[in-house]
Amino acid sequence: MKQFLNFINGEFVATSKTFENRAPVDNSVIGLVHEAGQAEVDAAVKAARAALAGDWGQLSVVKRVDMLNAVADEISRRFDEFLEAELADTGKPHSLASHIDIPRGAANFKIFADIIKNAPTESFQMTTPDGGTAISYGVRVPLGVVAVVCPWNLPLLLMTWKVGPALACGNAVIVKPSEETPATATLLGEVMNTVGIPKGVYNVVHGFGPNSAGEFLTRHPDVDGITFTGETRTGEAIMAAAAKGVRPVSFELGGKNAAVVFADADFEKAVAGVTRSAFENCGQVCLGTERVYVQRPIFEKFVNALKEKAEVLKIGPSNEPGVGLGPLISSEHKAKVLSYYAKAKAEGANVVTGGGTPTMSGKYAEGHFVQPTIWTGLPESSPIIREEIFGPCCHIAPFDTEEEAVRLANDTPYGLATSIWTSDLSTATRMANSVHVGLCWINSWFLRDLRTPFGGSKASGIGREGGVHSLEFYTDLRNVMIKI
Ligand code: NAD
Ligand code: 6OD
Repeated sequence: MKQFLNFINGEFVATSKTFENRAPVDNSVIGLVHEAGQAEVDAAVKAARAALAGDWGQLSVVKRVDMLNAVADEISRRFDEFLEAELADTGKPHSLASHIDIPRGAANFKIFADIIKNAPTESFQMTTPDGGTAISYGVRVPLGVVAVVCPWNLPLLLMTWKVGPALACGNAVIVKPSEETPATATLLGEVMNTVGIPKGVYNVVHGFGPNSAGEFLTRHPDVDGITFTGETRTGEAIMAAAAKGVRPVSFELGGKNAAVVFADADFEKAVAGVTRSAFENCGQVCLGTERVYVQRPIFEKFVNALKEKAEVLKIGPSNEPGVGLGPLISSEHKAKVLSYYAKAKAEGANVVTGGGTPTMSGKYAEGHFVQPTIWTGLPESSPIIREEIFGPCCHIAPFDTEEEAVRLANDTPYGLATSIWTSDLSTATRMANSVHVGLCWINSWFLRDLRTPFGGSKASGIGREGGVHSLEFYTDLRNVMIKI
């Protein structure tokens, strides 16, 4: 049986307490995960602190950059192993993980290696009260020991999105992968050793949240900062833990994202874009669209077109050719998504398509598959429209005016992403100025430039990561003033 061990101070560490890692496609056991207790978390934090005081802390930026590029190259060299591990843990389509998850795992190290090499700091010259001169300049120093707490939907991509900049800035990290997806974070430990990243710079502790590795790590007094991606509710618990010692947090949280389709949009492109944003990764993308607002003249046509797209999505396991929709991550998550499917019916939704589970053959009947689902006809107050479901589903409602579209899009406690579909540039830019989100896509969705700020407003997050913005969290900015 495969064993997923903790990675502490450059060594793989077993514990006496294990839990099963199951495959979402058929619920079979992939292996046993070794849960870290307080002792392992203490050891990981100690190793990270020692790394900062030792070789890693002394390394020049140029050498760090070389090492990060080597990490990226080694991920690319072991592409197939990372891909296989990610597919087993998540069940997502091969086409998706091979085009997005694994390449981004490598790119996240390269981009921040480039950014740290070129990042400037500010400098001012001033006249002092005695008529002399003083020059001040900024110096960025590492934040220190950083806890990286990760979700399961894009395990390698989201973890390296934080580990890349953290290491580029000279920090040491302790990663707590999701209990659902322990594989790629563990595999990355091998990569770190191969390329000679000093011991203790990259650590992995496995386990759950409350009363397990997640809580032990985020409560640890010798952790200097916490970067977290996951549910807003979990963010609240982590923020409470971080309050002790007034430690900084960077949060990428949940969403209830809108797509707004104007009547003048390129119809085919809008339908294709919303199909992706509602159903990609089986709807398990924080940026995904669960609320679609379509201008009335094209409402019926759009609903029918999206229904057609949903109904031709091939549901199945990762490696089956043509599959566009994999399973949900776990039986618990399937139960949650299906509870919303039932609630929608109970609330009187018009079920345009889906609403249940597909018939799967053989061992896949045990997998966590659900149908892509579209509803219309619910009031905006419905939990289907207010709460994040995180499944392959969306509600479509008509709107008449731009003002109404803005009001509907903004009527949510969340503020992560919106996609606007229109061929009028003025409409597009007015909408972009009016929606209260961290990320606004025009005629596109999940199109990424890693130099740009990424993050959410309102209940969707705190702070921005990406490009130089990542330096705001992963470094402490010190001002030095020289009296000449
Ligand atoms: P989750 O919050 O349940 O878990 C995320 C991580 O937090 C896991 O590693 C978990 O073990 C850990 N955790 C849970 N409770 C904890 C606690 N009390 N203390 C410390 N750690 C704890 O999220 P999930 O179900 O893994 O992921 C799905 C959620 O993530 C969705 O809400 C989605 O929108 C969000 N998400 C947001 C972004 C973004 O960029 N904004 C990206 C991906 C996912
Ligand atoms: O592309 C990224 O950098 C990123 N953080 C994506 C998040 C996706 C959420 O599920």
